[in-house]
Amino acid sequence: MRSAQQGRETDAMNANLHALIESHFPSGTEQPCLLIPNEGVVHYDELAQASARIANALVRAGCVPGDRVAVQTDKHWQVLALYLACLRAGLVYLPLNTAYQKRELEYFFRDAEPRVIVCRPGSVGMIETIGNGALVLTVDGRGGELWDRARDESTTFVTVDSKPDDLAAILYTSGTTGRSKGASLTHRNLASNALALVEAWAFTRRDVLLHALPIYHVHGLFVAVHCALLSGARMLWLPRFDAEEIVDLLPQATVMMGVPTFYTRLLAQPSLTRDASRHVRLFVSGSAPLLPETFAAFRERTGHTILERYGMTETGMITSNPIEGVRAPGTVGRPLPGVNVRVVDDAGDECSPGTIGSVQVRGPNVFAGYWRLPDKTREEFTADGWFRTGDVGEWVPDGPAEGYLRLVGRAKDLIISGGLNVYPKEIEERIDALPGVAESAVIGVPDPDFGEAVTAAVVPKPGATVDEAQVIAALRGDIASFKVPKHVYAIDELPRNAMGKVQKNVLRQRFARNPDKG
Ligand code: MCA
Ligand code: AMP
Repeated sequence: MRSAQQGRETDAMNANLHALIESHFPSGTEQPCLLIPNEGVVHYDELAQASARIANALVRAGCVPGDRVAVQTDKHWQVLALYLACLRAGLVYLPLNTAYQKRELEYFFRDAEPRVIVCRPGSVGMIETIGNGALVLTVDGRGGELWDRARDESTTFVTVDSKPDDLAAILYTSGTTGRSKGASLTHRNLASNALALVEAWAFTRRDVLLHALPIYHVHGLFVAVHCALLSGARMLWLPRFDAEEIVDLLPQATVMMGVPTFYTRLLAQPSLTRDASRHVRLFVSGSAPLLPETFAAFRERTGHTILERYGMTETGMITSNPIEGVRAPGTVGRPLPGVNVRVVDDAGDECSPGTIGSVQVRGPNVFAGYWRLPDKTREEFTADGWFRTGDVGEWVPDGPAEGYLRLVGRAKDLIISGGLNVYPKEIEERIDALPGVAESAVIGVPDPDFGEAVTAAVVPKPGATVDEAQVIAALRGDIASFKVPKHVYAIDELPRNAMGKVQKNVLRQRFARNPDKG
């Protein structure tokens, strides 16, 4: 139990995540932080100074704590400095997938009302038309307009005093209704999860993290970056995932994090060997289920046992297989320190091990709610304060993985493609709006590369025909490319049950087994 004195000290501390991060920056700050192939090295002090300059520039531009800064850019190191600048200035960082198209962005900007939007030079014109008067700045390989404003600013900035529940970031996740919701993440959420991961995965300053994930989602931005920054480690900073390049760089790395597609693509490289991965101490997989076949093939080829963990945008990381001890394929391990997980039946009672139920989470990692959607937020929590993940699982009842969580499916209608979530409803609405379409159903079918491939079954209107290429062409430019179906099948009618509900499992079986049978 903490004493009243300790309590006052804790409450008085600055809960800003940046205060925690900077307290872990290596002393004698000329330590390398980012190793960027073909570009050079960014040291910790350089990163800290760049983030101070950007923070000063944002404040000079009129930003005040709580303002949103939306960011849709490529993975330049200055964008990491921008993220840190937002934290330390008390601004709310809002990263956006570079695949999002105008219609999607328009919604995010209307909903979040950012004061500043940082984007790629090529999208300025479009973004200015939908930015609702936000200041639009570019970032490119040399720093862009953002850096032009920041260059001459002071290299010091006093981190804003934040309360634990102040917002640090908003990350949009789509939902079963087809409408995206902004998950509001606080400084407490991000800090608690980061500390739990550094401990769980034994990060130290000696680590070199191979960072090939995008930095607009929780996995690449929070999980990977925070583990490295909170341990003073280095990151091999790659603009994107390229399997051949990764294998070439592996000998320099000690940790790699990726989605399952990374691992299947690495396995397709003959150059992936035990020797190539001899310095790596940890391979982490998450964001989507890692197939036991991939787990086994990777172990066979490299001698490494991938550590699988489970998380969500709304909660950060929830469970993890252990750093020491059994890492069991098909399971996601035990709850992280400080995180509570329960599996419950329809009545809300805890299931005994081996019985499948709904996975719920509680803890300092669980988000503050959906941005400006109090009713939606209430729906996603139980009366006693647990967050409903929408995932279905069980506690492993016995054997070496006893007590580990095993996910068996999802109650939510969700497809995960290459680690990216696609909600069928959103795609169905776009397809149904196309001429000649009566109705549609979108499903995920097993795919060797993406895990699941977005697939559409479309019923044409009487007398109309539906052509796969036309549907795909019509959706491109309208929605992010990873959401566009890889296959479109015309069918006479959608299978429905007695209640009139579309039987997506029937469609999944039909198109997974015999995709040519339209
Ligand atoms: C790209 N394409 C995709 C995907 N990515 N299609 C379906 N699913 C995808 N994930 C399409 C593009 O639209 C394009 O289509 C073609 O593939 C090539 O594009 P390119 O950009 O070259 O793709 P890539 O570089 O091969 O990208 C695949 C990838 C990438 C490396 C797997 O998607 C990726 O980095 N995924 C990681 C996402 C991630 O960070 N998830 C974490 C979310 P066309 O040629 O037809 O135009 S956070 C989360 O889930 C929680 C919190 C958690 O637990 O971590
Ligand atoms: P997101 O909304 O992008 O944060 O995705 C969160 C969802 O990804 C979770 O609710 C799970 O359905 C899924 N997920 C994340 N990690 C894993 C994993 N290791 N195994 C299975 N599903 C996962």
